[in-house]
Amino acid sequence: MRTAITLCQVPEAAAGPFVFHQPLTESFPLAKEIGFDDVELFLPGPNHVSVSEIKSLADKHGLGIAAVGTGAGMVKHGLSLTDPSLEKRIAALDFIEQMIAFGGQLGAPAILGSMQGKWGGEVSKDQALEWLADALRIAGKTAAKFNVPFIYEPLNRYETNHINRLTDGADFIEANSLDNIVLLADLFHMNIEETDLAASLRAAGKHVGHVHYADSNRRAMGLGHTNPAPIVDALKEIGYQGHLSAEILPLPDPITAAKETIKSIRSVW
Ligand code: LER
Ligand code: MN
Repeated sequence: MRTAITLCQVPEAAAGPFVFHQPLTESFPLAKEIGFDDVELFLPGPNHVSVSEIKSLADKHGLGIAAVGTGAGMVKHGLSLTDPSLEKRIAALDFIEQMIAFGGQLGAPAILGSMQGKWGGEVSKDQALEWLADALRIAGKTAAKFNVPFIYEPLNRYETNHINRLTDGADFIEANSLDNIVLLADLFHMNIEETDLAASLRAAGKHVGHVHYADSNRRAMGLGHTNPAPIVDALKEIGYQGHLSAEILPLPDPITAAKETIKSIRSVW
């Protein structure tokens, strides 16, 4: 297991669940100082900052890149893989492929969260899920060229109506024979959708590839009412070796949120 913290450079996501929003030259050293192994990047796109700049920041501060988010494709450009417009779906997949290549060069997988979109209106559920499976098939292949997986994130019902629970994500991967796709277990979304978080992690088992380590209220673990001990036990039992990444609200302030995360992980893992 490795620890990670989210660094956001997207002004449109200023109120989102990301801990540090300052320039990367400031947030990298902060992440290191507080005790994180790695950072998870939420960037406006693949050309905001060069791969070599990120590499030199990572090397300078002794941090790795845990993952890169693609959500800016939605919050900044309004792109979704299940948009009724073919043109927009193509642009969405292109954005994701570029983010896969960006992260891939850093040894980091890309994450599909909000860019999966929603079905409704002129798009049926079956149609949307077919487009989603097609896109994941392509993304998995592209990611494989960089020797990283592609991460698919079930979101809570208020953010998508595709797949809300981890085991439905695992079933979707298996039913569509998707290769090189892993699931993101975001404990905040799971708190809303799952009956028993630990049981769902055990059931999804080998498909779990990344964890957003958040409490019930999306604050740092320890500042809500989730009990992390059985969750960590389940992760250990399934042989989880990925990240516990703090994709959380920077409350009561970013430094406290970051420190509480490290404190929680050290006490339970
Ligand atoms: C992204 O990782 C996520 O969890 C979403 O809630 C962002 O919209
Ligand atoms: Mn998440």
